[in-house]
Amino acid sequence: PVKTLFKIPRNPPPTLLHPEKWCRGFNHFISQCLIKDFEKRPSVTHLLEHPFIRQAHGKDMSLQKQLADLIQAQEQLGFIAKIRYERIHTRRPYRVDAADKHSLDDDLVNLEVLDEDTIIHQLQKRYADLQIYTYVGDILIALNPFQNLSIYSPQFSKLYHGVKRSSNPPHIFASADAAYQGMVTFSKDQCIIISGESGAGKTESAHLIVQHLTFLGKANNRALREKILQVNPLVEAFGNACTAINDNSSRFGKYLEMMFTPTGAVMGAKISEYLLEKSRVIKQAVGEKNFHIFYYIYTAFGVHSVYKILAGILNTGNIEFAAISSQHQTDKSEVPNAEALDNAAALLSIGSEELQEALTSHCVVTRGETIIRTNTVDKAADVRDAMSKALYGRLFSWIVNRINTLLHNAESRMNVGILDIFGFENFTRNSFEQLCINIANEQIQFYFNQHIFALEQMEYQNEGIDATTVEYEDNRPLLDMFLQKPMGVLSLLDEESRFPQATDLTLVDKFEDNLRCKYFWRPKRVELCFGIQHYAGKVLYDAYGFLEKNRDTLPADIVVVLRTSENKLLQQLFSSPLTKTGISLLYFQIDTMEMMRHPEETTNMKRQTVASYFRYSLMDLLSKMVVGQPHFVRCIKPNDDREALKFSQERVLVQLRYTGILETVKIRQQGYSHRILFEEFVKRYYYLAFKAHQTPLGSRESCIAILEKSKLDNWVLGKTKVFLKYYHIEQLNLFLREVIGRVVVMQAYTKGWLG
Ligand code: AD9
Ligand code: MG
Repeated sequence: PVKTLFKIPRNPPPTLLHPEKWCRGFNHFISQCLIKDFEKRPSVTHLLEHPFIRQAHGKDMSLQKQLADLIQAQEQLGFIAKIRYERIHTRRPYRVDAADKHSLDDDLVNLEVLDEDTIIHQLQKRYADLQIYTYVGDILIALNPFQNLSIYSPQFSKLYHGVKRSSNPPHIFASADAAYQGMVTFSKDQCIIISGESGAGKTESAHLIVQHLTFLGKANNRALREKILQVNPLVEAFGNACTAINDNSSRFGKYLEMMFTPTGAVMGAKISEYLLEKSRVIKQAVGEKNFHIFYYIYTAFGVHSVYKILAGILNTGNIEFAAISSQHQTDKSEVPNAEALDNAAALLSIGSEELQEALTSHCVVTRGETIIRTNTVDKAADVRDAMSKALYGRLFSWIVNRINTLLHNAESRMNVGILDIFGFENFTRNSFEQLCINIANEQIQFYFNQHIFALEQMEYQNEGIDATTVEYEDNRPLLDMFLQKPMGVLSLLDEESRFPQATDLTLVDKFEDNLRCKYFWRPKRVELCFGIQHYAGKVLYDAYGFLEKNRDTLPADIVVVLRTSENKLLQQLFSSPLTKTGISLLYFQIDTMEMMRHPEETTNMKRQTVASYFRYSLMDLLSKMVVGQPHFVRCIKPNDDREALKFSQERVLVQLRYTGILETVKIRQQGYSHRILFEEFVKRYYYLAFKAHQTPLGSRESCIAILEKSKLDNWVLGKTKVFLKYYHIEQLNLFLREVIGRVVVMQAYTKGWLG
């Protein structure tokens, strides 16, 4: 169709080469050339290589040179960027819904009375009507329905595609759509941050977002689409498990990046995984279960080497140890149940004698001499557990890497990242894993606060804008208490882990001596306990096993045996550089990165702990998140009984309080969520008030011209930036798409180039 649409003028009159005259027809020319294979990056070379230009002008280099100059001029004017809109417009026309289904109840910002009672009642009323989603400006609140709702079919995806938010009731698809539109319109990476406590619905929301993004980014490649949709269930089989709170609880943090072409077609995906709760492999709390995959393999056993490793892990768990007392030695152990040992060894394709040896003894190198020492029963059991954890942890990383190898597309220029981590947890007994999970949640809350409150209010000050200050609960001191060096919780834990004589009790003593702040306390009667006042509530931790879990040592003897495996996959898992931790491949990369930055700081012991790995993981995650434009989804759990239609005011109120929803409503009502530099604003929107060939200055006056022409009110200008409400942006983007669509069609007609 492109060929018949476009007739290239064989001998363009000289005047046409003047940029001003050219711009009308030329835009269309370029866009038509590009439409065919727009997925490639538009560049001058690309255009010159294009068959249309070659066909029309042969090897006339002077003309090609002129074309190149013009294209460059056009590029400078930002035309190439604008063609993107036109392309989007052609592919998926924007529908203006005749009936505006907008209801004032949909957005808490519309409330006239702003207090907790009103908000709770509003949410409760909506929940009773199965309206589980509610907006707070551009932020989405999602109440877990605890039942399947028929609002996620492809028909709904269509309904929420490219329309104004107010055209339909609030929906998770609308948030995904906003991220997608933001990405294609401004060629900027986006990041959807889903938060909420355990069981609130983060993982379900993440699935729905992926579903809608796959719908929006319809690739012709159906297989790719299918693969992307399968990623979550696959990774979750290995990374999720049944806990006391949630039957499908995420036991790892997941950042899924969906990759797109500049026109928004899906190209691939990439997963980053954070801090898998490996200890679950060896032990689960009462009423909890191991990772889902162990239950699946019963039906699938025999199918692959992955299953053999999994079965090997299960059998390793059955190996027991008994003490051998002899005249000279009392600290020797042996395996009384040889069957379990043989099974595990056979499944892992290693020698059972070698395995027994590695479990019950270890080598020590002293002054160049290798001495073999025996392990006590307890020590041998620790080695066995460390081996199971390392096997599972490395297998999980391998699976994620495999997925990434299959789906990663290096050519992708843009992506939408979806963050779904383990939610805040408060069990009857909370251990080291809960501490890490809760610190990660603390960090996400901090990120939210920074974006919604701190940065926004700082900008008002800098730009001389008169706006009411909204008070919010800043969790920065808490985060400092965890992360700061050398006196933060993680640093103290690392320090204590370095002393062989230290115990979990000396660790709690150390915390008590050094963490002198209101967020930490130590209950009088229970020695090994300490309490922390998290942003989301008080949690009592049991420090039993903290040091050992943090050290996470994997003896070299075990690695040596596993490397002899005839199972190629197993060999591969342990062929990376040997560390005592054996945490995850990611660890090495981050560690190397950090070592390069602070070579003097990273001593052996310092980097080989879970706490330091965790700290780097958080850093790595944040560095990914901060490059994108954030979108927030706040999941709320309406009751603890996982019952549909049950709304516990008390439970919801607690969550609204600690997530700062009331304050968020205030700042969204009073504030300006979008702050754009004058220059940037003019560059983006000048089409709305100026002619295509005009080059307005990136000044305050040009901004006013655009805003007035667009008939918007309630905006404010600072010293260097335009301050807009979230709905202004939506409106401006819609205008822009309509105008560009019109202009392109008009240009083509003016020149009679449409056949
Ligand atoms: V955790 O921090 O990983 O322990 P999540 O991820 O917040 O937790 P999850 O998404 O797993 O919670 O949701 C818990 C359960 O709530 C799901 O297994 C579903 O049964 C239920 N749920 C959540 N959201 C929806 C929904 N939109 N529709 C139907 C839902 N059911
Ligand atoms: Mg989850």
